[in-house]
Amino acid sequence: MRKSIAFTLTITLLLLLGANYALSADYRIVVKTGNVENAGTDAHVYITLIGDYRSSGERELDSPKNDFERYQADTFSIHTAEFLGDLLFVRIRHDNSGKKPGWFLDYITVHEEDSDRMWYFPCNRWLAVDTDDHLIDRYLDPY
Ligand SMILES: [Ca+2]
Ligand SMILES: [Ca+2]
Ligand SMILES: [Ca+2]
Repeated sequence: MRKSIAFTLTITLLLLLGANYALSADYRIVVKTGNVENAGTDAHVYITLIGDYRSSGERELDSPKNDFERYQADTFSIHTAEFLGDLLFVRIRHDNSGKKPGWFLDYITVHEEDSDRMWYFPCNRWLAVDTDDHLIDRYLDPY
């Protein structure tokens, strides 16, 4: 009898853990634009969070205000249908639209709302077709 209870408890625990792993998640993303001339952009900016369990899929980052201006920190929220796991890297890119679209990205932080876990992704370089290595699409590693 005791063995059976232990077995049931183990199965219940595994099911709970499994269910927990598939639960949706919310991430708060802070994007800091650098403090150099023409650092800001009005281009459309897209992010993908890549975890060891899932990817968020590509999302546009846009708030009602003028985002990604020089020395500005912009905050966004992303909801995912499933927990992403440990974040391995983020992909960040823009579409080079608008006036002086070159963007100097300082860093991105991603905060997992339920767990209070946070990842820091330094960039400290341009996403610009005419500066640096001319890339407007980067993968950032957590620091
Ligand atoms: Ca610019
Ligand atoms: Ca802007
Ligand atoms: Ca905006």
